[in-house]
Amino acid sequence: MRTRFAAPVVACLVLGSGGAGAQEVTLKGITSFAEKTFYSRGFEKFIDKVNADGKGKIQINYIGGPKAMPPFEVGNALKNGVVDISNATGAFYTNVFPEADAWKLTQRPMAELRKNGGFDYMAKLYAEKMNAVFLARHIDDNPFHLYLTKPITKPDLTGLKLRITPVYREFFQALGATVVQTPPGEVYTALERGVVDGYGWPITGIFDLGWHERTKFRVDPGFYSAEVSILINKASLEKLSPEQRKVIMDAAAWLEGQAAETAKENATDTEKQKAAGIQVIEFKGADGQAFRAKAYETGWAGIIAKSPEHGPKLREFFSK
Ligand code: 173
Repeated sequence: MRTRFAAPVVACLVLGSGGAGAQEVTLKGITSFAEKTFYSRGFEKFIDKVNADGKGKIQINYIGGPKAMPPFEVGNALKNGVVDISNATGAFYTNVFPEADAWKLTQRPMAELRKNGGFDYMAKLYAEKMNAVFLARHIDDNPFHLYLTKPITKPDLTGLKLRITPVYREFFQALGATVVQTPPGEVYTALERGVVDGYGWPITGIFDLGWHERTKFRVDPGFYSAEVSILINKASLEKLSPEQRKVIMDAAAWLEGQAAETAKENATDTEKQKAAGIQVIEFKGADGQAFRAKAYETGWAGIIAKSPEHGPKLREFFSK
């Protein structure tokens, strides 16, 4: 092989692949949630760690959040190498990888999915469909809820217009709602103008963008498990030297190891919502169970409809 390249080309390739003279590499990082808000914080911790551990070897240039790039375009930008590292949830990039939204349906922790084949199955799809490597899920055990500006008395959303992402679409529609998809940055205005009567969002983070001011009710129980994860473009990762790659992989493992701790924030935000006067509409007992069962049934039906090939297999790996 070597003889096919002129000497300067070989020198370049050696440097580029991180030989002895490797330069510090800077990767471009972007988040699909507003900077410094709950779902960006794990990513920001990861960047701080990489930039500290990677001094002289590898750095991440944090480009920022939705002000720099619309959240639903982040997946495509990562796939095409416009950015190297992203923080996003699967629902935000179903345009490039429909099955990614299935993460919300996991009923097993990531440590288990990394052993039972579920993670490997997804990793293969990330490589094929998105030129991506999944580094770390930093949010787990974090249920979604329906938040409303008007009360309901039973699990029937007929007549309500709700803000959604792909996470909630099938479930809320099955309960009779009309839905409108928006990125998080448009929720406040939609509530303020009365364009929607409520929205789907996890238990944490509604204070970050001021939505508590416009929210009167939270519906319990919660459903699913919010997923927010860091991905890296496959070519960007492959270009790194083993040493540079180790900085990234170690920071990723460190971050994912703390995912369960985010659950502590569930209790904090639940209390904060109460203090803010948000009333809980709770479906108790069999009603609550039926509400949650409907969420999973419609959620999986949605994934399987979009991916008859992979949906049923993911259901086996992810469900309990
Ligand atoms: O509601 C949303 O924007 C959404 O889909 C989501 C997913 C994970 C965490 C936070 C929000």
